[in-house]
Amino acid sequence: MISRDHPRYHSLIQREKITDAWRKGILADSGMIAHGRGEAFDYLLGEETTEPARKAIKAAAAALILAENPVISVNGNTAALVPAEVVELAGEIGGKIEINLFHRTEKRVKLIEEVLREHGASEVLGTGKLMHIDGIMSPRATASPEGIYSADTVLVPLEDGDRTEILRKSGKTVITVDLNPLSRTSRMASISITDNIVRAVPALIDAVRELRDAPREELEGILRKFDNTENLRETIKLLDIRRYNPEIESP
Ligand code: PTJ
Repeated sequence: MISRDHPRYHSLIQREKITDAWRKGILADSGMIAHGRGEAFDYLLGEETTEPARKAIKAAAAALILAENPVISVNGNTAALVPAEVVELAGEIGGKIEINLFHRTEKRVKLIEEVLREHGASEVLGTGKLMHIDGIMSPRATASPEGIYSADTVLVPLEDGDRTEILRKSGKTVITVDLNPLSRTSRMASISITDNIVRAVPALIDAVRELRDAPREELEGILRKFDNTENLRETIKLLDIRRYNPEIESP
């Protein structure tokens, strides 16, 4: 039992969810390593939603509302940390949920499907036969025919760079959540939200609710104004290695 007074309470709760999910077989082994890398970036960014992340969340909400066929991709880490929030967001945007794994095994797909259904998902794609996007015969190019394959906009949290590139090349709007602003995924995406998924998805739900009734031109204007490269540049400026120990001189 982790005490709420512990200074690292939120971080410890996430670790507990991640290790639980690993024990149950939901998380890939390297999901723990990925979480550790994310944690390090989160630490350097102050463990809060930064101003550039807020802008990216607003742009992502506009893109999801404007989308005709939005799909949320779920992997092991997402299922471990925000299963209920993913189901809620899909409901808000009228979107589909697809399990799409880097380290795919039928057992993990089944376990993640169970988690999503326990949290209220009525339809979960990616559990059956997959197709190859644009005929690219790479395991990174697979997608469900009714889901990511035919989507115009995809939210792909904690994604691999190759896959993000394939999705972009196929003409889709790609939204990622990735705490590493230097990653290829962050650079390749149409909109990168550099924030912890545990904060980003709830903030995205709020932003969708706020913007849902906005005129189409306003939503298109938000998207036009958003510049992913500039947003990442602003985020990188915020990375501060002295954040928790300001008396240490930076080099
Ligand atoms: O469940 P699978 O089989 O699909 O595998 C999922 C992982 C995450 C293991 C796989 O996609 C992978 O290896 O990803 P990478 O290449 O390690 O990238 C994960 C990215 O997510 C890294 O840049 C991390 O900084 C970032 N990250 C980790 N935890 C979080 C995060 N970003 C946002 N929120 C987090 N909680």
